[in-house]
Amino acid sequence: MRFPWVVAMQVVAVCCSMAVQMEANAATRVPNVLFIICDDLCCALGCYGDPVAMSPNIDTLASRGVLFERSYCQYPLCNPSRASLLTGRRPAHTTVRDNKQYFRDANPEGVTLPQAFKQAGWQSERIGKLYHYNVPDQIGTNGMDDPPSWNAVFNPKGRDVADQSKIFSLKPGAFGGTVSWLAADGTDAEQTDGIGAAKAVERLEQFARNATPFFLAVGFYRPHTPYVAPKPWFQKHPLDGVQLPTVPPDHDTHVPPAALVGRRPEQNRLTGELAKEAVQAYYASVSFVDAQVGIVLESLEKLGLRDNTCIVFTSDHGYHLGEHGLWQKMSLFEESARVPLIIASPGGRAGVAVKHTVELVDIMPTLCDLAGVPVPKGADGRSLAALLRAPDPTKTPDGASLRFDDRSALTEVTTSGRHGMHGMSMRTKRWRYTRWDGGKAGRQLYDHDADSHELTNLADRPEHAATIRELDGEVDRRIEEEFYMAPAERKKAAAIQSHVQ
Ligand SMILES: [Ca+2]
Repeated sequence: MRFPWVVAMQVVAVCCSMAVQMEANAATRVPNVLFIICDDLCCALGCYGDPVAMSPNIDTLASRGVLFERSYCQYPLCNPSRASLLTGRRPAHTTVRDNKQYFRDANPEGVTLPQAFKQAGWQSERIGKLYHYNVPDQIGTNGMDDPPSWNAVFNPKGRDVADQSKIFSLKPGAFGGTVSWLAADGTDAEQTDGIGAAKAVERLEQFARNATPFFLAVGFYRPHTPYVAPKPWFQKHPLDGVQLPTVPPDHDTHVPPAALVGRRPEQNRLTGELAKEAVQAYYASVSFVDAQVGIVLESLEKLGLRDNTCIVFTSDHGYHLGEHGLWQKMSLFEESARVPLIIASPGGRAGVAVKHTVELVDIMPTLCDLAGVPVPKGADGRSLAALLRAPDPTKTPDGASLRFDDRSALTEVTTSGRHGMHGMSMRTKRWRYTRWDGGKAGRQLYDHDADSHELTNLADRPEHAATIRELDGEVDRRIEEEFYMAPAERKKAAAIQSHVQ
Protein backbone atom coordinates (compact mmCIF):
# COMPACT_ATOMS: atom_id res chain seq x y z
CA MET A 1 0.00 0.00 0.00
CA ARG A 2 1.32 3.44 -0.90
CA PHE A 3 1.58 6.24 1.66
CA PRO A 4 -0.80 9.12 1.07
CA TRP A 5 2.10 11.59 0.71
CA VAL A 6 3.48 9.50 -2.18
CA VAL A 7 0.11 9.72 -3.89
CA ALA A 8 0.00 13.46 -3.18
CA MET A 9 3.48 13.88 -4.68
CA GLN A 10 2.36 11.99 -7.78
CA VAL A 11 -0.72 14.21 -8.13
CA VAL A 12 1.49 17.30 -7.80
CA ALA A 13 3.89 15.88 -10.39
CA VAL A 14 1.05 15.18 -12.84
CA CYS A 15 -0.38 18.67 -12.30
CA CYS A 16 3.05 20.23 -12.81
CA SER A 17 3.54 18.21 -15.95
CA MET A 18 0.11 19.33 -17.26
CA ALA A 19 0.92 22.95 -16.39
CA VAL A 20 4.26 22.68 -18.18
CA GLN A 21 2.51 21.13 -21.20
CA MET A 22 -0.08 23.92 -21.30
CA GLU A 23 2.65 26.52 -20.95
CA ALA A 24 4.56 24.86 -23.77
CA ASN A 25 1.41 24.83 -25.89
CA ALA A 26 0.80 28.50 -25.20
CA ALA A 27 4.43 29.38 -25.87
CA THR A 28 4.57 27.52 -29.17
CA ARG A 29 1.04 28.65 -30.08
CA VAL A 30 0.00 25.11 -30.93
CA PRO A 31 -2.85 25.61 -33.35
CA ASN A 32 -6.26 24.42 -32.37
CA VAL A 33 -8.54 22.99 -35.02
CA LEU A 34 -12.16 23.91 -35.61
CA PHE A 35 -13.45 21.48 -38.22
CA ILE A 36 -16.91 22.32 -39.55
CA ILE A 37 -18.67 20.03 -41.99
CA CYS A 38 -22.12 20.37 -43.50
CA ASP A 39 -24.11 17.47 -44.90
CA ASP A 40 -24.96 17.38 -48.61
CA LEU A 41 -23.82 20.95 -49.23
CA CYS A 42 -22.76 21.71 -52.80
CA CYS A 43 -21.06 24.99 -53.71
CA ALA A 44 -24.37 26.90 -53.34
CA LEU A 45 -22.58 29.67 -51.45
CA GLY A 46 -22.00 33.34 -52.16
CA CYS A 47 -18.22 32.93 -51.92
CA TYR A 48 -18.38 30.30 -54.69
CA GLY A 49 -20.15 32.77 -56.96
CA ASP A 50 -23.70 31.46 -56.52
CA PRO A 51 -25.93 34.42 -57.37
CA VAL A 52 -28.87 33.26 -55.27
CA ALA A 53 -27.22 31.92 -52.13
CA MET A 54 -27.16 33.96 -48.95
CA SER A 55 -24.21 32.75 -46.89
CA PRO A 56 -22.62 35.84 -45.30
CA ASN A 57 -20.85 33.98 -42.50
CA ILE A 58 -19.19 31.35 -44.68
CA ASP A 59 -18.32 34.14 -47.13
CA THR A 60 -16.60 36.03 -44.29
CA LEU A 61 -14.63 32.92 -43.42
CA ALA A 62 -13.53 32.70 -47.06
CA SER A 63 -12.32 36.29 -46.87
CA ARG A 64 -10.11 35.27 -43.95
CA GLY A 65 -8.70 32.10 -45.47
CA VAL A 66 -8.06 30.17 -48.67
CA LEU A 67 -11.03 29.02 -50.74
CA PHE A 68 -10.39 25.95 -52.92
CA GLU A 69 -12.38 26.40 -56.10
CA ARG A 70 -11.72 22.88 -57.31
CA SER A 71 -12.09 20.57 -54.37
CA TYR A 72 -13.59 17.11 -54.86
CA CYS A 73 -14.94 14.31 -52.70
CA GLN A 74 -13.72 10.77 -53.29
CA TYR A 75 -17.22 9.26 -53.25
CA PRO A 76 -20.50 11.19 -53.59
CA LEU A 77 -22.32 9.56 -50.67
CA CYS A 78 -22.25 10.20 -46.90
CA ASN A 79 -20.65 7.13 -45.34
CA PRO A 80 -18.01 6.36 -48.00
CA SER A 81 -17.00 10.03 -48.23
CA ARG A 82 -16.84 10.59 -44.48
CA ALA A 83 -14.92 7.35 -43.90
CA SER A 84 -12.47 8.47 -46.60
CA LEU A 85 -12.13 12.06 -45.40
CA LEU A 86 -11.72 11.18 -41.71
CA THR A 87 -9.21 8.38 -42.33
CA GLY A 88 -7.46 10.27 -45.15
CA ARG A 89 -7.76 7.13 -47.24
CA ARG A 90 -9.44 6.48 -50.57
CA PRO A 91 -12.55 4.26 -50.76
CA ALA A 92 -10.38 1.49 -52.23
CA HIS A 93 -8.44 1.47 -48.96
CA THR A 94 -11.30 2.01 -46.53
CA THR A 95 -13.34 -0.47 -48.64
CA VAL A 96 -16.43 1.56 -47.66
CA ARG A 97 -18.68 2.07 -50.67
CA ASP A 98 -22.15 2.18 -49.17
CA ASN A 99 -23.98 3.62 -46.20
CA LYS A 100 -24.02 0.33 -44.26
CA GLN A 101 -20.39 -0.66 -43.84
CA TYR A 102 -18.54 0.47 -40.73
CA PHE A 103 -15.04 1.56 -41.71
CA ARG A 104 -13.41 -0.06 -38.65
CA ASP A 105 -14.36 -3.51 -39.92
CA ALA A 106 -11.65 -3.24 -42.56
CA ASN A 107 -9.43 -0.71 -40.74
CA PRO A 108 -9.37 -1.80 -37.09
CA GLU A 109 -5.94 -0.33 -36.37
CA GLY A 110 -6.15 2.77 -38.56
CA VAL A 111 -5.69 6.19 -36.98
CA THR A 112 -8.28 8.77 -37.97
CA LEU A 113 -7.76 12.52 -38.32
CA PRO A 114 -9.31 13.44 -34.95
CA GLN A 115 -7.63 10.42 -33.34
CA ALA A 116 -4.20 11.62 -34.54
CA PHE A 117 -4.78 14.93 -32.76
CA LYS A 118 -6.12 13.16 -29.69
CA GLN A 119 -3.02 10.97 -29.51
CA ALA A 120 -0.83 14.05 -29.85
CA GLY A 121 -2.45 15.69 -26.82
CA TRP A 122 -5.29 17.75 -28.25
CA GLN A 123 -8.76 17.51 -26.71
CA SER A 124 -10.74 15.88 -29.51
CA GLU A 125 -14.48 16.40 -29.43
CA ARG A 126 -17.39 15.81 -31.75
CA ILE A 127 -20.68 17.66 -31.96
CA GLY A 128 -23.27 16.19 -34.34
CA LYS A 129 -22.60 14.32 -37.58
CA LEU A 130 -18.98 13.53 -38.40
CA TYR A 131 -19.11 9.83 -39.17
CA HIS A 132 -22.21 8.55 -40.88
CA TYR A 133 -25.69 8.97 -39.47
CA ASN A 134 -28.99 8.23 -41.10
CA VAL A 135 -30.73 11.59 -41.30
CA PRO A 136 -33.16 12.21 -39.74
CA ASP A 137 -33.72 8.80 -38.08
CA GLN A 138 -30.45 8.66 -36.13
CA ILE A 139 -30.26 12.32 -35.10
CA GLY A 140 -29.66 12.40 -31.35
CA THR A 141 -27.78 9.07 -31.35
CA ASN A 142 -24.12 8.24 -31.91
CA GLY A 143 -24.91 6.98 -35.42
CA MET A 144 -21.97 5.01 -36.87
CA ASP A 145 -19.51 6.81 -34.65
CA ASP A 146 -15.89 5.92 -33.96
CA PRO A 147 -15.23 6.09 -30.21
CA PRO A 148 -11.39 6.01 -30.54
CA SER A 149 -11.57 9.34 -32.41
CA TRP A 150 -12.88 11.43 -29.52
CA ASN A 151 -12.42 12.43 -25.91
CA ALA A 152 -16.04 13.58 -25.77
CA VAL A 153 -19.12 13.55 -28.00
CA PHE A 154 -22.39 15.48 -28.09
CA ASN A 155 -25.49 14.48 -30.04
CA PRO A 156 -27.86 17.42 -30.50
CA LYS A 157 -31.52 16.69 -31.26
CA GLY A 158 -33.93 19.48 -32.08
CA ARG A 159 -37.57 20.02 -32.95
CA ASP A 160 -36.94 19.17 -36.61
CA VAL A 161 -37.04 15.52 -35.51
CA ALA A 162 -40.34 15.96 -33.66
CA ASP A 163 -41.82 17.96 -36.55
CA GLN A 164 -41.53 15.09 -39.04
CA SER A 165 -45.30 14.73 -39.47
CA LYS A 166 -45.41 18.28 -40.88
CA ILE A 167 -42.74 17.70 -43.54
CA PHE A 168 -43.73 17.59 -47.21
CA SER A 169 -42.08 14.66 -49.01
CA LEU A 170 -42.20 13.42 -52.61
CA LYS A 171 -42.83 10.02 -51.02
CA PRO A 172 -45.01 10.60 -47.96
CA GLY A 173 -43.28 9.40 -44.80
CA ALA A 174 -39.85 9.11 -46.45
CA PHE A 175 -37.34 11.84 -45.61
CA GLY A 176 -33.67 10.87 -45.48
CA GLY A 177 -33.27 9.65 -49.06
CA THR A 178 -36.19 11.53 -50.59
CA VAL A 179 -36.51 15.17 -51.52
CA SER A 180 -38.61 16.66 -48.72
CA TRP A 181 -38.86 19.98 -46.93
CA LEU A 182 -40.47 22.10 -44.22
CA ALA A 183 -40.69 25.82 -43.51
CA ALA A 184 -40.58 25.29 -39.77
CA ASP A 185 -42.20 27.06 -36.88
CA GLY A 186 -40.05 28.22 -34.01
CA THR A 187 -36.55 29.54 -33.73
CA ASP A 188 -33.16 28.57 -35.12
CA ALA A 189 -32.04 27.68 -31.60
CA GLU A 190 -34.68 24.93 -31.37
CA GLN A 191 -33.39 23.14 -34.47
CA THR A 192 -30.80 20.35 -34.18
CA ASP A 193 -28.13 22.54 -35.81
CA GLY A 194 -29.02 25.48 -33.56
CA ILE A 195 -28.47 23.24 -30.54
CA GLY A 196 -25.19 22.00 -32.07
CA ALA A 197 -23.99 25.58 -32.56
CA ALA A 198 -24.83 26.48 -28.95
CA LYS A 199 -22.96 23.41 -27.72
CA ALA A 200 -19.94 24.40 -29.83
CA VAL A 201 -19.94 27.85 -28.20
CA GLU A 202 -20.12 26.24 -24.76
CA ARG A 203 -17.19 23.95 -25.53
CA LEU A 204 -15.08 26.79 -27.00
CA GLU A 205 -15.70 28.86 -23.86
CA GLN A 206 -14.43 26.02 -21.72
CA PHE A 207 -11.38 25.44 -23.95
CA ALA A 208 -10.57 29.15 -23.71
CA ARG A 209 -11.01 29.18 -19.92
CA ASN A 210 -8.71 26.20 -19.44
CA ALA A 211 -6.29 26.99 -22.30
CA THR A 212 -6.96 23.50 -23.66
CA PRO A 213 -5.59 22.73 -27.14
CA PHE A 214 -8.59 21.40 -29.03
CA PHE A 215 -9.71 19.61 -32.15
CA LEU A 216 -13.40 20.48 -32.20
CA ALA A 217 -15.41 18.86 -34.97
CA VAL A 218 -18.85 20.32 -35.57
CA GLY A 219 -21.03 18.36 -37.98
CA PHE A 220 -24.16 20.19 -39.09
CA TYR A 221 -27.07 18.18 -40.54
CA ARG A 222 -28.39 20.68 -43.05
CA PRO A 223 -28.92 21.10 -45.91
CA HIS A 224 -29.43 17.29 -46.06
CA THR A 225 -33.04 16.24 -46.67
CA PRO A 226 -35.48 16.96 -45.23
CA TYR A 227 -34.65 20.61 -45.97
CA VAL A 228 -35.94 22.01 -42.69
CA ALA A 229 -35.34 25.61 -41.76
CA PRO A 230 -37.36 28.16 -39.79
CA LYS A 231 -39.82 30.17 -41.90
CA PRO A 232 -37.84 33.44 -42.05
CA TRP A 233 -35.13 31.68 -44.07
CA PHE A 234 -37.70 30.68 -46.69
CA GLN A 235 -38.96 34.27 -46.82
CA LYS A 236 -35.44 35.44 -47.61
CA HIS A 237 -35.48 33.20 -50.68
CA PRO A 238 -38.73 34.08 -52.49
CA LEU A 239 -39.91 31.59 -55.10
CA ASP A 240 -39.74 34.14 -57.91
CA GLY A 241 -35.99 34.42 -57.38
CA VAL A 242 -35.40 30.69 -57.81
CA GLN A 243 -33.68 29.65 -61.03
CA LEU A 244 -33.98 26.10 -62.32
CA PRO A 245 -31.18 24.69 -64.45
CA THR A 246 -31.78 24.15 -68.14
CA VAL A 247 -31.58 20.56 -69.33
CA PRO A 248 -31.40 20.29 -73.15
CA PRO A 249 -34.14 18.01 -74.55
CA ASP A 250 -31.62 15.62 -76.12
CA HIS A 251 -29.43 15.56 -73.00
CA ASP A 252 -29.82 11.85 -72.23
CA THR A 253 -28.83 10.70 -75.70
CA HIS A 254 -25.28 11.98 -75.15
CA VAL A 255 -24.40 10.24 -71.88
CA PRO A 256 -24.08 6.59 -70.88
CA PRO A 257 -27.16 5.30 -69.00
CA ALA A 258 -24.94 4.62 -65.96
CA ALA A 259 -24.42 8.37 -65.54
CA LEU A 260 -28.12 8.86 -64.84
CA VAL A 261 -28.98 5.96 -62.54
CA GLY A 262 -29.32 8.39 -59.61
CA ARG A 263 -32.73 9.42 -60.94
CA ARG A 264 -35.64 8.19 -58.88
CA PRO A 265 -39.20 7.76 -60.12
CA GLU A 266 -40.69 10.16 -57.56
CA GLN A 267 -38.37 12.92 -58.79
CA ASN A 268 -40.39 13.06 -62.02
CA ARG A 269 -42.74 15.27 -60.01
CA LEU A 270 -40.00 17.87 -59.63
CA THR A 271 -40.94 20.22 -62.41
CA GLY A 272 -42.29 23.78 -62.44
CA GLU A 273 -43.42 25.25 -59.13
CA LEU A 274 -42.74 22.12 -57.08
CA ALA A 275 -39.12 22.05 -58.28
CA LYS A 276 -38.81 25.72 -57.38
CA GLU A 277 -40.15 25.02 -53.91
CA ALA A 278 -37.54 22.27 -53.46
CA VAL A 279 -34.72 24.57 -54.54
CA GLN A 280 -36.06 27.38 -52.34
CA ALA A 281 -36.06 25.01 -49.35
CA TYR A 282 -32.48 23.87 -50.08
CA TYR A 283 -31.24 27.48 -50.22
CA ALA A 284 -33.22 28.35 -47.08
CA SER A 285 -31.49 25.43 -45.32
CA VAL A 286 -28.10 26.64 -46.54
CA SER A 287 -28.77 30.14 -45.16
CA PHE A 288 -29.99 28.67 -41.88
CA VAL A 289 -26.89 26.52 -41.48
CA ASP A 290 -24.70 29.47 -42.49
CA ALA A 291 -26.17 31.39 -39.55
CA GLN A 292 -25.23 28.51 -37.22
CA VAL A 293 -21.68 28.51 -38.63
CA GLY A 294 -21.66 32.25 -37.92
CA ILE A 295 -22.55 31.70 -34.26
CA VAL A 296 -19.60 29.34 -33.83
CA LEU A 297 -17.15 31.62 -35.68
CA GLU A 298 -18.28 34.68 -33.74
CA SER A 299 -17.65 32.85 -30.49
CA LEU A 300 -14.16 31.84 -31.63
CA GLU A 301 -13.47 35.49 -32.41
CA LYS A 302 -14.83 36.85 -29.13
CA LEU A 303 -12.82 34.34 -27.13
CA GLY A 304 -9.61 35.44 -28.82
CA LEU A 305 -9.05 31.98 -30.29
CA ARG A 306 -9.07 32.84 -33.99
CA ASP A 307 -5.37 33.69 -34.16
CA ASN A 308 -4.28 30.23 -33.11
CA THR A 309 -7.05 28.08 -34.60
CA CYS A 310 -7.04 26.41 -38.01
CA ILE A 311 -10.59 26.60 -39.30
CA VAL A 312 -11.75 24.12 -41.92
CA PHE A 313 -15.15 24.37 -43.56
CA THR A 314 -16.33 21.69 -45.97
CA SER A 315 -19.06 19.21 -46.93
CA ASP A 316 -19.07 15.45 -47.47
CA HIS A 317 -20.03 15.70 -51.17
CA GLY A 318 -21.84 17.90 -53.65
CA TYR A 319 -25.48 17.92 -54.65
CA HIS A 320 -27.77 18.15 -57.66
CA LEU A 321 -30.68 20.56 -57.80
CA GLY A 322 -32.02 19.52 -61.18
CA GLU A 323 -28.85 19.70 -63.31
CA HIS A 324 -28.81 16.88 -65.89
CA GLY A 325 -32.32 16.04 -64.61
CA LEU A 326 -30.68 14.81 -61.39
CA TRP A 327 -31.42 15.53 -57.74
CA GLN A 328 -29.37 14.77 -54.66
CA LYS A 329 -26.08 12.85 -55.02
CA MET A 330 -24.49 9.59 -56.26
CA SER A 331 -23.50 10.99 -59.65
CA LEU A 332 -20.07 11.72 -61.10
CA PHE A 333 -21.02 15.04 -62.63
CA GLU A 334 -19.27 18.16 -61.35
CA GLU A 335 -22.13 19.28 -59.09
CA SER A 336 -22.11 16.01 -57.16
CA ALA A 337 -18.33 15.53 -56.96
CA ARG A 338 -17.36 19.12 -56.13
CA VAL A 339 -17.41 20.33 -52.55
CA PRO A 340 -16.80 23.63 -50.81
CA LEU A 341 -13.47 23.72 -48.98
CA ILE A 342 -12.19 26.73 -47.07
CA ILE A 343 -9.18 26.63 -44.78
CA ALA A 344 -8.21 29.61 -42.64
CA SER A 345 -4.93 28.94 -40.87
CA PRO A 346 -3.14 31.17 -38.35
CA GLY A 347 -0.78 33.48 -40.22
CA GLY A 348 -1.90 31.97 -43.53
CA ARG A 349 -3.08 33.67 -46.67
CA ALA A 350 -6.45 35.40 -46.46
CA GLY A 351 -9.11 36.15 -49.05
CA VAL A 352 -7.45 34.00 -51.68
CA ALA A 353 -9.23 31.62 -54.04
CA VAL A 354 -6.99 28.93 -55.52
CA LYS A 355 -7.72 26.91 -58.63
CA HIS A 356 -5.52 23.91 -57.86
CA THR A 357 -7.40 20.66 -58.03
CA VAL A 358 -7.54 19.13 -54.55
CA GLU A 359 -9.27 16.24 -52.82
CA LEU A 360 -10.91 15.72 -49.45
CA VAL A 361 -8.23 13.13 -48.57
CA ASP A 362 -5.80 16.07 -48.58
CA ILE A 363 -7.37 17.54 -45.43
CA MET A 364 -5.77 15.07 -43.03
CA PRO A 365 -2.14 15.57 -44.13
CA THR A 366 -2.75 19.33 -44.35
CA LEU A 367 -3.99 19.71 -40.78
CA CYS A 368 -1.30 17.38 -39.44
CA ASP A 369 1.30 19.41 -41.33
CA LEU A 370 0.02 22.74 -39.98
CA ALA A 371 -0.10 21.48 -36.39
CA GLY A 372 3.07 19.38 -36.40
CA VAL A 373 1.14 16.18 -35.76
CA PRO A 374 2.52 12.97 -37.33
CA VAL A 375 0.46 11.96 -40.38
CA PRO A 376 -1.08 8.55 -39.69
CA LYS A 377 0.20 5.62 -41.74
CA GLY A 378 -1.69 4.88 -44.92
CA ALA A 379 -2.86 8.44 -45.61
CA ASP A 380 -3.47 8.89 -49.32
CA GLY A 381 -3.68 12.66 -49.66
CA ARG A 382 -1.08 15.39 -49.94
CA SER A 383 -0.60 18.36 -47.67
CA LEU A 384 -1.98 21.66 -48.96
CA ALA A 385 -0.06 23.65 -46.35
CA ALA A 386 2.16 25.29 -48.95
CA LEU A 387 -0.92 26.70 -50.67
CA LEU A 388 -2.05 28.19 -47.37
CA ARG A 389 1.24 29.66 -46.25
CA ALA A 390 3.41 30.58 -49.21
CA PRO A 391 2.99 34.02 -50.78
CA ASP A 392 3.34 32.42 -54.21
CA PRO A 393 1.34 29.18 -54.47
CA THR A 394 3.56 27.84 -57.23
CA LYS A 395 6.73 28.14 -55.14
CA THR A 396 7.84 27.08 -51.69
CA PRO A 397 9.25 29.84 -49.45
CA ASP A 398 12.77 28.88 -50.59
CA GLY A 399 11.80 29.21 -54.25
CA ALA A 400 11.42 25.56 -55.24
CA SER A 401 8.58 24.82 -57.64
CA LEU A 402 5.52 23.04 -56.41
CA ARG A 403 3.83 20.51 -58.63
CA PHE A 404 0.32 21.39 -57.54
CA ASP A 405 -0.70 22.30 -61.08
CA ASP A 406 -0.31 18.65 -62.05
CA ARG A 407 -2.86 17.47 -59.58
CA SER A 408 -6.02 15.69 -60.51
CA ALA A 409 -8.95 14.59 -58.34
CA LEU A 410 -10.52 11.14 -58.39
CA THR A 411 -14.13 10.48 -57.50
CA GLU A 412 -15.66 7.03 -57.81
CA VAL A 413 -19.10 5.53 -57.37
CA THR A 414 -20.64 2.09 -57.52
CA THR A 415 -24.22 2.13 -58.70
CA SER A 416 -26.56 -0.38 -57.14
CA GLY A 417 -29.20 -2.66 -58.55
CA ARG A 418 -29.18 -5.37 -61.17
CA HIS A 419 -27.10 -3.25 -63.52
CA GLY A 420 -24.67 -2.02 -60.86
CA MET A 421 -21.54 -0.48 -62.33
CA HIS A 422 -18.36 1.13 -61.16
CA GLY A 423 -17.67 4.63 -62.34
CA MET A 424 -14.31 6.37 -62.01
CA SER A 425 -14.08 10.08 -62.71
CA MET A 426 -11.00 12.24 -62.91
CA ARG A 427 -11.02 16.03 -62.80
CA THR A 428 -7.97 17.87 -64.02
CA LYS A 429 -7.53 21.61 -64.35
CA ARG A 430 -9.30 21.47 -67.71
CA TRP A 431 -11.10 18.14 -68.11
CA ARG A 432 -13.58 15.88 -66.44
CA TYR A 433 -13.13 12.34 -67.70
CA THR A 434 -15.41 9.54 -66.50
CA ARG A 435 -15.39 5.89 -67.46
CA TRP A 436 -17.94 3.30 -66.46
CA ASP A 437 -16.76 -0.27 -65.86
CA GLY A 438 -13.37 0.69 -67.23
CA GLY A 439 -14.98 2.23 -70.32
CA LYS A 440 -16.99 -0.86 -71.33
CA ALA A 441 -20.20 0.81 -70.14
CA GLY A 442 -19.43 4.21 -71.59
CA ARG A 443 -17.25 7.29 -71.25
CA GLN A 444 -17.75 10.99 -70.70
CA LEU A 445 -15.37 13.82 -71.44
CA TYR A 446 -16.08 17.48 -70.69
CA ASP A 447 -13.95 20.50 -71.44
CA HIS A 448 -14.33 22.90 -68.51
CA ASP A 449 -12.62 25.67 -70.42
CA ALA A 450 -15.69 25.82 -72.66
CA ASP A 451 -18.41 23.83 -70.90
CA SER A 452 -18.56 24.31 -67.11
CA HIS A 453 -22.03 22.73 -66.95
CA GLU A 454 -20.84 19.50 -68.62
CA LEU A 455 -23.50 19.51 -71.33
CA THR A 456 -21.35 18.46 -74.29
CA ASN A 457 -19.90 14.97 -74.01
CA LEU A 458 -16.79 14.88 -76.20
CA ALA A 459 -15.82 11.27 -75.48
CA ASP A 460 -16.83 9.84 -78.86
CA ARG A 461 -15.37 12.61 -81.00
CA PRO A 462 -12.33 11.47 -82.98
CA GLU A 463 -10.50 14.77 -82.44
CA HIS A 464 -10.38 14.01 -78.71
CA ALA A 465 -9.07 10.44 -79.01
CA ALA A 466 -5.56 11.51 -77.98
CA THR A 467 -6.91 13.36 -74.93
CA ILE A 468 -8.87 10.26 -73.91
CA ARG A 469 -5.75 8.11 -74.26
CA GLU A 470 -3.76 10.53 -72.14
CA LEU A 471 -6.42 10.76 -69.42
CA ASP A 472 -6.93 6.98 -69.47
CA GLY A 473 -3.21 6.59 -68.90
CA GLU A 474 -3.34 9.00 -65.97
CA VAL A 475 -6.29 7.20 -64.36
CA ASP A 476 -4.52 3.84 -64.82
CA ARG A 477 -1.32 5.23 -63.34
CA ARG A 478 -3.07 6.62 -60.29
CA ILE A 479 -5.05 3.44 -59.74
CA GLU A 480 -1.89 1.35 -59.94
CA GLU A 481 0.29 3.62 -57.84
CA GLU A 482 -2.19 4.81 -55.25
CA PHE A 483 -5.06 2.43 -55.07
CA TYR A 484 -4.57 -1.21 -55.33
CA MET A 485 -0.90 -1.94 -54.79
CA ALA A 486 0.13 -2.48 -51.20
CA PRO A 487 3.52 -0.92 -50.32
CA ALA A 488 5.19 -4.36 -50.33
CA GLU A 489 3.80 -5.08 -53.81
CA ARG A 490 4.93 -1.68 -54.99
CA LYS A 491 8.45 -2.28 -53.68
CA LYS A 492 8.58 -5.66 -55.40
CA ALA A 493 7.37 -4.16 -58.67
CA ALA A 494 10.00 -1.40 -58.44
CA ALA A 495 12.74 -4.01 -57.77
CA ILE A 496 11.68 -6.03 -60.81
CA GLN A 497 11.61 -2.87 -62.89
CA SER A 498 15.13 -1.84 -61.83
CA HIS A 499 16.41 -5.38 -62.47
CA VAL A 500 14.97 -5.29 -66.01
CA GLN A 501 16.68 -1.96 -66.67
CA1 LIG B 1 -24.01 13.61 -47.06
